[in-house]
Amino acid sequence: MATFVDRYPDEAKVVQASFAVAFIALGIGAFFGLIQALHRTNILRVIDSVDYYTLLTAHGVLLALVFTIFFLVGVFTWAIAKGFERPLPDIRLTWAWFGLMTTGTVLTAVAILAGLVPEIPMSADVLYTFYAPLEAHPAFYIGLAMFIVGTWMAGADWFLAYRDWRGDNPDERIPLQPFMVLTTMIMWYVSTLGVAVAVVFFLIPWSLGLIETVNPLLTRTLFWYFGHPVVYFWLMPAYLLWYTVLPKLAGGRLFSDPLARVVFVLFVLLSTPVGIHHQYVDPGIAEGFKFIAMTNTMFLLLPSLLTAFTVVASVEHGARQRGGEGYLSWLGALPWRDPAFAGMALAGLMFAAGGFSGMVNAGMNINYLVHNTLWVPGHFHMTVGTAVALTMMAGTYWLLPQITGKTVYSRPIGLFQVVLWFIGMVFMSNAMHRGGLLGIPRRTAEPQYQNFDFAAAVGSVGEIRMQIAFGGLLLFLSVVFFLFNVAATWAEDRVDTPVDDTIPAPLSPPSGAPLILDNLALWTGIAVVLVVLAYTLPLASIVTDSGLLGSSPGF
Ligand code: HAS
Ligand code: HEM
Ligand code: CU
Repeated sequence: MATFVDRYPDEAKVVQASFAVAFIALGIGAFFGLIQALHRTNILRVIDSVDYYTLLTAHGVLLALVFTIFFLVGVFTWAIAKGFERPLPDIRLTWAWFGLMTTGTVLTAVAILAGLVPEIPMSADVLYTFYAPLEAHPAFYIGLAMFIVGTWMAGADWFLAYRDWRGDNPDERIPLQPFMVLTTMIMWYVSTLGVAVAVVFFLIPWSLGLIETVNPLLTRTLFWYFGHPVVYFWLMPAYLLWYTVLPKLAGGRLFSDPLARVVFVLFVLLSTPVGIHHQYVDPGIAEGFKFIAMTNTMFLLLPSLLTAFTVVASVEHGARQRGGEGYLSWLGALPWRDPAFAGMALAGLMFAAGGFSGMVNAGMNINYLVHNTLWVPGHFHMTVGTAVALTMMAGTYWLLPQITGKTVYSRPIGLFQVVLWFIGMVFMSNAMHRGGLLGIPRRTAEPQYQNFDFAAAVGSVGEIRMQIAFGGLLLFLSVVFFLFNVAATWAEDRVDTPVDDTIPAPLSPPSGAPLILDNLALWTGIAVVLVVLAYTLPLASIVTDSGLLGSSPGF
C-alpha cells in the first residue's frame, strides 16, 4: 500500500516542515549545550559569564520548547491523518498554525540572541522558565504567546479532524494514536491557561511599561501550573511512539490497548494539580498546599509505572515472537541493530533512571537537598533530554521514509549515533546527579570548585566536571551525526522502495476498554475540578498577601 507521503502529500509537507524547524533548533541548541558544558567545567571558555546566561536561555528555549514541540506537532499531524485515515479538514488552517508557531519562534530567538550583540538594545536573559522579576524584551514574550496560540490552533485542527471522522463513524472507538493526541491536547489546553494568564496579563504589559510592578510569586506559580504539565506534553509523543511503534519494531504487538487509554486519561487528570512540587522552597506558599502537591505527584507516578509495565511486556512479547527465551535472555533476541528500535529502547531504559531521580525530587524533604543543584539538570537531561529527545531522533529513522518516500541514508550511522547519545548521557547526567549531591549549583557560569587534574582522586569534583564535559562532547557529536544523516536522506532522490508503516493490532483490543474511557468531555470536566481544588486557595492567598501586581520592578 502507498505510504503516508503518497496518501496525504499535503500533510506530509507540514510534517516535514515541522521536523525541519525542530532539527534546526536541535542543532543550534546542542551547540550551545556543548559551550555551557565546557564553560561550567572550566575546560574551555569561549564566552564571558554574562553571555553564559544568554546561551543558557537559548539552550533551554530551543531544545526544551522549540525542538520538542515542533517535533510533537509533526508527529501528531502524522498520527491524526494516519489514524483517522483522512486528510486534515483544511490544510490552510494547518499551514496557518505552522506559520504562527514559526514566526513566534523566530521573534523569541532573535530577542534572546540579540543579547550577544551589545549594539542591539534588546535582551532576554531570563532562562527558559522566564520568571519575574527577571525581565525580557517584549518581543520575547510576544513570540512565546504566538507560539502557544499556534499550538492551540494545531489542537483545534486535530479536534476538527476528529469531528469529521466521528460524523462518519458514530459508533467506533477512537483509534489509539488519535486518542493519544486528543487527550494530550486536552491536558495542554487546561495547563497552558496558567502561562497564558501570566504572559498576557502580567509579563507583556510589564515589559511594555504599561504596569510598573509584578508579583513574582504569582507569576511563578502560574508558570509552574503550566511548567509541570509541559513536561508530559514533551513526553507524550515519546509515549505514543513507545506504545504504538516500539512493540512493532520489537517484532510483536502492543500488550493492551485499554491500559494505554487508562494511562493517557490519568495524565489528563493528574498532570496539572502538581505544579507546586517545583516550589517546595518558595516562601509564601503554605506547607499544606505543598504537601497536597507532593501527594498528587506520587499518584502521578502511576501512569508512568503502568507504561513501564505495558511497554516492557509488549517488547518482551516481540522478543519471544522472534524466538527469545528465558527470564532475561530474550533481551538478546531484540533487533538491536535497528537504529529506531535501539534508540527508543535505550531512551526508555534511561527514562527508568530519570523517573527515579524524579521521585527523589518529588519528596518534599529530600527536595531540599537537591533543589537548585546540578542534580536537577541531571534529572531532566535523562527525561526530556533523553527519553524524549532520543526517542524523537530514533523515531525519525522510522518516520522519515514515510513522510518523504526516501530510505534512511545510513542505518549504521543511525545506530552509532543513538548509542553515542546514550553513552554521552550516561557520563553527563550521572555526573550531574553526583555533582548535585555534593552541592554544585545549577544555572551558574562560575561554580568555583576544583579543576580536573590527573592526580585528583576518583570521586573528586574535578573528576565529576571532567565527566560532564566529556559526556557533553559525545552528545554534541551524536547530534552532528544525526543531522548529517537526516540531511543526507532528505537530499536523496526518491526511489520507490516499499515502506512498512503498518501497526499491528494490540493483543488486548480496544473492544475490551470500557466505553467511558473515550468520553473526553467527562475527563476534561474532572481535570478542571481537580485544578480548581488544587489551585484556588494557594492563588487566593498569594494575591491577598501581596496583591495582583505585587511590588517588584524588573531586573
Ligand atoms: Fe521532572 C524538575 C518530579 C518526570 C522534566 N523535571 C524537572 C525539570 C524538568 C523536568 C525540565 O517533584 C526542571 C525544571 C526547572 O528548570 O526547574 N519529574 C518528576 C516526577 C516525574 C518527572 C515525579 N520530569 C519528568 C519528565 C520530564 C521532566 C517526564 C520531561 C520530559 N521533576 C520533578 C520535580 C522537579 C522536577 C519534583 C523539581 C525539582 C526541583 O527541586 O527543582 C515522574 O513523571 C517520573 C515517572 C517515571 C517513571 C519511570 C517509568 C519507566 C518507564 C520506562 C519503560 C521502559 C522502556 C524500555 C520503554 C516512574 C516508562 C523498554 C525496552 C526494553 C529493552 C525492555
Ligand atoms: C541545561 C548541556 C542537550 C535541555 C544544561 C546545562 C548543561 C547542558 C551543561 C546546565 C547549565 C547550568 O545549569 O548552568 C547539554 C548538552 C547537550 C544538552 C551538552 C547535548 C548536546 C539538551 C537537550 C535538552 C536540554 C536535548 C532538551 C530537549 C536543557 C534545559 C536546561 C539545560 C531545559 C536548563 C536551562 C536552565 O536552567 O535554564 N544543558 N544539554 N539539553 N538543558 Fe541541556
Ligand atoms: Cu514537575
